[in-house]
Formats: sequence, structure tokens, C-alpha cells
Amino acid sequence: MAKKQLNVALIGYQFMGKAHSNAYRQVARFFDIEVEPVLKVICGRHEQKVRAAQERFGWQEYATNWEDVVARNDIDIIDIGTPNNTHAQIAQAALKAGKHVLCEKPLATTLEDARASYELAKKSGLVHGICHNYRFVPAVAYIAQLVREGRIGKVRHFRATYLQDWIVDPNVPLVWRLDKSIAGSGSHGDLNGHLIDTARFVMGTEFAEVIGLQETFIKKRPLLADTEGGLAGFKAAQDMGEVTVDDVTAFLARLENGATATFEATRLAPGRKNYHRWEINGEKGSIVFNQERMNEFEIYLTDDPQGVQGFHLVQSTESFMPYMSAYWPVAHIIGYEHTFINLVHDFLLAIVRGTPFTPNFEDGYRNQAVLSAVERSCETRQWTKPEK
Ligand code: 4PW
Repeated sequence: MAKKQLNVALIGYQFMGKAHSNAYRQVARFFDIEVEPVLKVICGRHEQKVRAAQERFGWQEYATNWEDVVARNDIDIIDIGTPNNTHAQIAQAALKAGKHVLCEKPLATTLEDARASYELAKKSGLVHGICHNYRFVPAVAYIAQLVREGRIGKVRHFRATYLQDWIVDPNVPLVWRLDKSIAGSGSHGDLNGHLIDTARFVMGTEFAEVIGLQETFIKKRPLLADTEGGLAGFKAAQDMGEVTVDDVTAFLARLENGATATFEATRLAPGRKNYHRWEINGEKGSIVFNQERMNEFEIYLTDDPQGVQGFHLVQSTESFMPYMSAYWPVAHIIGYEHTFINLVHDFLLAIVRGTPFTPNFEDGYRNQAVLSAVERSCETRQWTKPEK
């Protein structure tokens, strides 16, 4: 049977450019689906670099002006993997041009812009998604099923940390993730954003109120010698510049399901590489997940017989678990890149089958409302309710 083809344009070609390109290339190889994405055009400002990305990732064409790409009528999907301050503008232009939009997180760098993108998406009738890829870790999707089915009873606590150490060296230069005008915020938006999404997804609840604290320990860093810088391989210049984002943001929350929750995000935790770990405690049990060991999770159930009670390690690679039947027989493991393949799978099916896609721009907006309430609470030192 001929597959329906959907033409994709990807704006951005670095870290997320690689992850998204791979997802489009692989999705119809692993999943038996009626749709085939066509890697039509990849777009970026620097011609030489975007041309290299086109060849390496297998796109048909490259372009250097995103506005021209959005205006093309042979494109079905605009995928946004650029630095944060461009997300809202590109997403809104793409929706206005009638394209389905997949946008990297965050939806915008301000709550106002996030709301504008969400309002536009709601009215558009198009499919819109935000790339909170950790929802698509099979273990996380499976845990969400267990929690929502009541396997650990009513949830009382959610305890989350996202710890990294890639900027612990003060000589790491001012990459865009350390510039508020581009990133919007530091560890808070970059890492707490994921934890907030996980809390909303796993428990199916919203945030009632929050109170936080933020700190920037390394206030000046060398400027960047190259104009671009990802998470590694950057060159420092001689002159110094100011760090305008948080190094760490921690916060407490009361959730609408009655649970208490704690969050901590930092990129100054030596030895913690991508320690994205959370624990959930219910009336009848606890579950622990750590992205550094994404093919397993731990569960403790109070109704296990006395004498064998304890945290059990569950392999989350069984074929009955979400997404796993698309991969390998007899429960072989998968990796970070598969989370994007799973996400793109759901996104494409939403377009061709009309199934709902989450996380979408509403999720992006609600996430941003929590991020922004935490920031306000840090200034006022008061408990703060996220905007509705
Ligand atoms: O969202 C991403 C995180 O999962 C971040 O932008 C970078 O990669 C830094 O940490 C991880």
C-alpha cells in the first residue's frame, strides 16, 4: 500500500536538528504506519553549516531563510529546533501559513508569547506539538498508565530533580543557554520545564501554587568565540560577559490532585550528567525513575507479601509496554534518540488519523505558566498561583 507522504521542513540543525532528523528518518522503519515523512528542507542561518547538516542528516534541500520556507506550499509540517527566542515567531508564522507545527520546548521565552502561540494553535484546526520528549520514554509512559490506573493509590508526593554539570567549569563560555534574551531562563526553563511536564503527564494534574528560589553562582564567563555553541565543543574568547540566567532553581508546589511536590534543576552538580530523576509516593506504593537508566524503573507496593516487600527493578523494555513493540524482540534496550522517534510517530498519526496529540501548545502554555509563577515567587518570596 502506498504510504501517505508528508513534507517536513526543519528549522535548526544542531543538537535538536540531529535528534529530529533522525526521528523522521527512522520512524517508518521501526513503526508499521501508513505515513512516510519526507525530509524536504532543513534551514539555518549559516549556509556552510546548514549545507553540511543537509548532507549528513539526509535532507533533500537546505535553505537559509525560515520565512521563505514557511511560505512554501509544498510543506506540510514545520518543525522548530532553533534557540528559544525564535520559537514563538516561527510557530505563529507557520500556523498562519496553515502548517502543522512541532516546536522544541519552551513554547516561547515569555508567558505572553506562549499564550499567543497557544491561542493561535487552538483556533487553527492544525496539529501542534511541543517536544517534551521524556514523555515518550517507554518507562515514563508506562508509569503514567500505572499511576493513572491507581496502582499506587492516591498520590501524596512528587519529588523531582534534574541535575547536570556541563557548565560547572567557570571557563565554559556564554553559550546561548546562558543568555536570558535568547534562552528565557537557565536551568529553570531548560530542566525544570521537563520536570513540570512529567508531573502534569504522569499524574494528570495541574499546579495549584508554587514558591521558589534561584541563584546564579558564576556571574561572569568568557564570551563565545564562535557565534554558535551547543552543549559542548565551544570556544571561549578573551573578554568576559555577564551570565543573565539562573544556575539553579528549586521550588515547592501544591498540585491540584492534593499532592505536595519538590523540584530542583541545576547545571552545577559535579558528577551528575543527565540526572533526571523523580520519585512518586502514593498511599499504596512508590515509583522511581531515572533517565540515566531509562530502560528500567523501581516500584514498591505495600500490598506485596511481607518478607518480599522492597523496591523491585522492572525492565521497561517488554513489548506490551508503550512503543516497545516497534523495536527489538526479547526486550532489548533503546536510547535517548528513540524518545524523538516515538514522539514523531504520535505526531504523524495525529495528522493522518486525526488522533489527539499531546503534549501540544496547551501543554506548552501551562508549563510556561508554572515556570513564570515560580520566577515571580522568587522575586516576591510569596506563594504564587500559575495563570490559567
Ligand atoms: O531539554 C534539554 C535537556 O533534556 C536541554 O535543552 C539540553 O539537553 C540540556 O539538557 C538536556
